[in-house]
Amino acid sequence: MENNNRYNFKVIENKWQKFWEKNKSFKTKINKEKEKFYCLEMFPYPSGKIHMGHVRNYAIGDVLSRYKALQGYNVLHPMGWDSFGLPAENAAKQNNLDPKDWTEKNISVMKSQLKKLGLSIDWDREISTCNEDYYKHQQLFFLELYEKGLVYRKENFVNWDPVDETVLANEQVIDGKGWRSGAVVQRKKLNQWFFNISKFSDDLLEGLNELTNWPNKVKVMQQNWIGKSFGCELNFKIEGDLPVDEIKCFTTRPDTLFGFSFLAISPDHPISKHYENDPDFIKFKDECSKTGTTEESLAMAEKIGFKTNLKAINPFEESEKVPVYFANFVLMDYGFGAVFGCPGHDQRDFDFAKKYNLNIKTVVRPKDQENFEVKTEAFPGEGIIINSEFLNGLKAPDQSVVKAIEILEERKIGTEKINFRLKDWGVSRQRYWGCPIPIAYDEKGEIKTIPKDQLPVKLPKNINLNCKGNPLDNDENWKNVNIDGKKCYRETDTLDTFVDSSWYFLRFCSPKNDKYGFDLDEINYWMPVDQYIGGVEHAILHLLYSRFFMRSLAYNNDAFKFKEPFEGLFTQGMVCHETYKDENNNWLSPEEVELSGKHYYVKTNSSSKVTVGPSESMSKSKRNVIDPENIINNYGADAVRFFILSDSPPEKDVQWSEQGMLSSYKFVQKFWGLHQKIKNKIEEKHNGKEDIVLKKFTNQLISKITHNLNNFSYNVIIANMHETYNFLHKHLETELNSDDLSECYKKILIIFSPVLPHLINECLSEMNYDKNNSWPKTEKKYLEKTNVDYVIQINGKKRSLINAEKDLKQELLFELVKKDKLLDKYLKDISIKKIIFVKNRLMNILI
Ligand code: ANZ
Repeated sequence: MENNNRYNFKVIENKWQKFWEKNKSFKTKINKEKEKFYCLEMFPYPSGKIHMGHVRNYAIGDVLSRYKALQGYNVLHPMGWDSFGLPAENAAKQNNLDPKDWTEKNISVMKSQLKKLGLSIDWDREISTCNEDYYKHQQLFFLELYEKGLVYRKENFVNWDPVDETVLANEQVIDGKGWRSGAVVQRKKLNQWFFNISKFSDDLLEGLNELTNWPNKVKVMQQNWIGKSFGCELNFKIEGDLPVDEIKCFTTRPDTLFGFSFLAISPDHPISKHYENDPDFIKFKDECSKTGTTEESLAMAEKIGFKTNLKAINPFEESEKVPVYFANFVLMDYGFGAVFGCPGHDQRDFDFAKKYNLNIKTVVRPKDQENFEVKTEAFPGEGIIINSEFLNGLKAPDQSVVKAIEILEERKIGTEKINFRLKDWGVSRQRYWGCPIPIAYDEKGEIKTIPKDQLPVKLPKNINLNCKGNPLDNDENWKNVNIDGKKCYRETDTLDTFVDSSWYFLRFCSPKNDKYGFDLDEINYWMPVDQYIGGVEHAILHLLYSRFFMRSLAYNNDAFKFKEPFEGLFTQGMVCHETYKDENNNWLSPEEVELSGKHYYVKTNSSSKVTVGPSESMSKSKRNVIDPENIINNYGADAVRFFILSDSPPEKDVQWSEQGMLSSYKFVQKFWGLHQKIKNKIEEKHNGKEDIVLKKFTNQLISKITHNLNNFSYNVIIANMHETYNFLHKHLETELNSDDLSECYKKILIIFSPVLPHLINECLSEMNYDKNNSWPKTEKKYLEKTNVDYVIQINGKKRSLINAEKDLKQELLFELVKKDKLLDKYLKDISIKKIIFVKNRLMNILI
């Protein structure tokens, strides 16, 4: 009998997915009396098919959404596609396709894959950023921001990716290379459109304080990115054969002025125009343009300089005159594009001084070294000022900077100044597959906005993508436009796709609103997003841009009341897998590898040995990817969801293992077997006495799972589910009361349903429990408080104390250990030799 009753996930998952779709089960129901819960996962780029990172991200969000719905919230859980961007254009180029066709095909594949995961998504709200009915609103926002003075055009040095032939934002340059192409980034001057994000620097920084449901690390990253510096601006008098009297610098260390030994200006500093015909200078500038414009790439590049005939006078010691250099490490768009060089206390200046034989003077010493002198490297640390007349003896930098500014202000040489690193957001991309910028130029080159009633500016179809540069620029037909009877040319840049994702969460609130990007009533109800879930790789760009976009909409607009888009943020960890290489150092995919005895071999040629590398986040380049589609087909969506949530806390990396996947599959099967037994026991109408043990267990379970859901301890929930299975399995052998069993089992099923929606819905429906279910409440009398303190030792030393319920099993306590921040540093990347566990008292982990 049990054998016939194998759980056929294919049939049952399919049945439920069809049922949900037909009944529009997840269509957002708006009853404004009820509280709302807006749950959003970062929307995917439709690259072709979903990957394990998506599975993890959406499984986490789905568990939360289903839980909140059972708790009685109006849940908004939408999905869309971040569908503009380079890969579509590149793929279309290679295969002679239309980017739109390529994108739409991918969307349809990925949508069907997501549906197979059994996600509780309201597909009626689906959006795609490459659709005209999305980007036309974006164009209107662009014009509104332009009217508010938050968008402007200027000539600027940009990071130029010579392979993708496009401009990159600073954030898209990693180690001096393009984030997609990997090509070394160059500097180039172009006319660009900018969003004035720096206007909100202070507000964006201050706003972080209110985001109490954001991970601290993300806030710190944003803080550093915005980079507020306290210092002063300084005017240096200049002597020499050019009509230059003064150079202004920004410095955070005016207290080191007595160590001033050269003045460095950016190769793009206005003074450079005096040298534009000097062949040596031209050569030098060429050399400089080989490094990108980001601070990172400048910091890494070798320091080079070009000496001018100018001398700068030290304002504190007028007799001292130092040379002025152009230097590649000085950025034009930070401060004033000029730095006073103090080699003793700044490493870049030190490197530069060594190279050009410049004076190195020590003006700060460490507290505990009387006769200190800078020799082999700069000393940027805290200390005491020396060799600096009236500053001597002051604590550097705290006292000395304030004092130096005071004196400079008194003598009218400088003024206190706060500087931000955050630069305006260059949004122009010289690409076809993006949102057209709704701007044109008349024959004099004057900017003309496209009249609002002529929006959207649609992308032309059937365009030649295989030309050099921007295809739109080559489409004469499309470029010509008539505005107010005047012949004009369209702007051919398109918008950075980060613009598309800076407001999509607003669109989901009223995705079909034709008049405007959102309906104010709707966003007033739904916004802000209660829980946003996604990868930490978006900690800076996407999240900062979205925060800016909200501020820009709210700017001079009292009707728009939001500044922060995401009230809660959760960043999930990566999905990792071992890496494999063959004898020729080529990456191998897990399918190409087999284990025989203790060694791994290449499957097709089983004498060829395989080297197993560390587990790393799944990536196509290392070929350590597992295709979710295969896994879902083999094991079912529930088992995949169960596995991906099981092993580690969701914020940490999870190791993919075939074995783990298999055991999750077995759990699903086992539970189905148990379900049949419970069903029989209930039908048999046992009438033993009140089942206090079961009621206690159930109530405590509800309380634990609720707690674990609220804390994103999803891995602990999986452990709770195993524990429940074991408990019930044994409990069925005791004297039963069918009514109590039925009542408790129903509650258990409901609290399991967010994780295993197909299986549990099948169980609920078999028991006729499937009407109007809601999250069960606990009864106090069954919840005796039974917490104890567990001492956690590492190699015998006490490292943490965990307060948790009594009688915790070793595995469950260990799950809590993995989440304990105090223990993080001991347990990271180590192997555990042994665990000693003393019930209700202690766990000693030997590493
Ligand atoms: C002299 C000095 C002496 C500096 C010293 C530092 C240490 P943060 O803190 O990041 O704001 N700087 C100013 N403008 C620059 C530019 N356009 N390109 C490159 N560097 C620039 O950094 C401020 C410091 O960065 C400033 O303080 C200046 O060097 C440099 F012992 O002035 B400092």
